[in-house]
Amino acid sequence: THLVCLQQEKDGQNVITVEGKTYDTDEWMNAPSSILSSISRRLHLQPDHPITITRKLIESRFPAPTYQKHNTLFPIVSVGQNFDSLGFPADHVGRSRNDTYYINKSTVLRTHTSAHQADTFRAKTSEGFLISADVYRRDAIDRSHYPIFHQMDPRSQTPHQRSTCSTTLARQVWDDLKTIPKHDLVVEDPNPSFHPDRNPLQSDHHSPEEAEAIATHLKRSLEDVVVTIFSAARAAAAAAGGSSASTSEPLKVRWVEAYFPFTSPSWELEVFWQNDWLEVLGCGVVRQRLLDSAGVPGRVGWAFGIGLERIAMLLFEIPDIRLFWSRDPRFLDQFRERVDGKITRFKEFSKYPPAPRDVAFWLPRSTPAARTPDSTNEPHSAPNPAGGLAPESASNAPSSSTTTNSPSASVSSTSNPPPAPASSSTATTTHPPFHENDLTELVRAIAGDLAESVTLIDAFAHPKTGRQSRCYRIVYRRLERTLTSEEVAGLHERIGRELVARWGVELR
Ligand code: FA5
Ligand code: MG
Repeated sequence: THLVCLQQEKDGQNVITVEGKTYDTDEWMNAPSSILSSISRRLHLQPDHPITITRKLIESRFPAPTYQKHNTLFPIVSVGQNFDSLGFPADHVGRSRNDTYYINKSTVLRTHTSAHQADTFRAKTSEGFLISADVYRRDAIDRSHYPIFHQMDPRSQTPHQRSTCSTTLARQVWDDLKTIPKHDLVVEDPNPSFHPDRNPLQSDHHSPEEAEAIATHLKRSLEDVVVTIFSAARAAAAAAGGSSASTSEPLKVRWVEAYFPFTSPSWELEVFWQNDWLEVLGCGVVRQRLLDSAGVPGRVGWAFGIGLERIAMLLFEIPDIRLFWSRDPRFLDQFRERVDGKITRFKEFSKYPPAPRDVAFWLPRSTPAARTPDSTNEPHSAPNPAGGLAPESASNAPSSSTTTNSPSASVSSTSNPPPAPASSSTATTTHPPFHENDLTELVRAIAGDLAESVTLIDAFAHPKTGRQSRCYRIVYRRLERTLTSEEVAGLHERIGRELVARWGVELR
C-alpha cells in the first residue's frame, strides 16, 4: 500500500502514518505530503526502470557473497541513525530543518544511505554491504538535483591486520586489485593530496601502508565502476548510431578532496558531463571509532555513496532528473533490463519550450539571511573550511547551508501552522528569515514538476539603505505538452503572493 494519512489524535497530538507505521509529529515536522506520498514509488525497485537498471549494473561490480545486498530498508530513521552514529557534530548544518525533512525532533527521512552504516556493521554478517535506497533532502531545483533521489552505498570491511603485519592487508588488497580490469580512463589527479588536519590519515589505527592500500583499493574500484558504466553507455550510443559526446570524447574523471564526519581521508569523484564537472559520489576510509562503536574494532574499511540518478543520466543520456519520476509510457517503455547487460540510450520524446519567469524582491530589513549566497549545496560534506574543498561544480543551485529552525518556514505540511495571510505582512509582523531552500520548496509545492529550475540571477544590497535584493529565475516546463502563458502566469503569481505572505518580502 502507499497510503499516507495524517490523522488527529484525541489529545490534539498530530500523528502520521506511513505504510502502516505511525509517528508522532511535533513542531519539527517539515515533510510535505508531496514528499511523503512519493515514498511508495521506490524507483530503485521498479522493474525495467532506469534507476533499477543502473543499480543492477553497479551491483554486478560488487558480487555476492562478499557483498550483501540491502535494498528495502525503510526510509524513516532516527536522528541517531542518520547523524549521531556517524559522528555528525551537534551543530552540523546537515541536521538543520532547512536541509533535512523531519517527522519529529528525533525522526527524519534519511538523507543518505549511510544512515544504515552502523547497523550493517554491527550485524557482522558479511565483509561487504551494498545498500540501495531512496533518500530525501531539501535541496536546490535544477536538472541534476531532486528532493528525492537514490543512493547506493557499498562498503567493504576487512579484518584488521595491524597487530600482525600491515603488509598482509596490503597484499590482500593488492590481490583484489588484480581483478580490476585495466582501463584507459583519463583520471585527472588520481591521488590528490589532502588536508592533514581536516582529513587526516588515521595514523593511530592504520599504518601508512594500510592507509595507502585501503585508499588505493577504494579509488581504483570506483574507477572500475565508472569504466563499466561508461563502456555500457558508449556501446548504447554506438548502437543508436549517434555521434554524441559519449562516443566521440574520452570520459574524463577527477578526484577531489572532500570531508565527511564518518570517513577520513575522504574524496569525491567527478565526471565531466555536458561541459561541466558533475559530482557522482563521495567516499573515504571509514573512521575507526565507527567500527569500534559498532562492535567490530578488528576491522578496517572503506565506504562510498553514489547518486544513482547522476549515473543513470550519464548512462542513458537522460537530460533531466525529473524524467525519472515520469509515468509517461513514452519514457518508461524505453527501458528494459537485459540479461546481457546491454542498455539502450534514451530518446527524447518531446521537447516543449521552457517558460522562464523572474521574481525579484526586497528582503525584509530585519532578515539576518542577508548574506551573499555561497556556492556549496552539499550538506553532508560541510564544514567547508577555508582553503576550500571543491564545491559541486555542476550545480548552479543556490546554497543551502544556513540553519533556520522556524516551523512556519516549511510548506504544505498539514501539521504546520497555516501561513499568515498576505494582508498581514506589515512591519509589525515577524516573519521567519528567508532562505533559498524555502523558495525551492515553495516552488515545488505550487508548481510541482512543472518547475524545471530555480536559479539566483541577481543579488545586491541597496547602496544607501543596505536593503537586500534578490532576483530568481524560475523556469517552467511541461514534459508532455506546451504550457499556456495563463498557466505559467497563474503559478508564478501564486509563488509571488506566498513569498510575501510567508517571508514578508516586498516584490519589485
Ligand atoms: C553523502 O551522502 C555521503 N553519505 C556519501 C558517502 C558515503 C561518503 C560513504 C563517504 C562514505 P553527498 O551528500 O555528497 O554524500 O551525496 C552523495 C551523492 O549523492 C552525490 O555525489 C550525488 O551523486 C548524489 N546527490 C546528492 N544530492 C543530490 C540531489 N539533490 N539529487 C540527486 N543526487 C544527489
Ligand atoms: Mg557531495
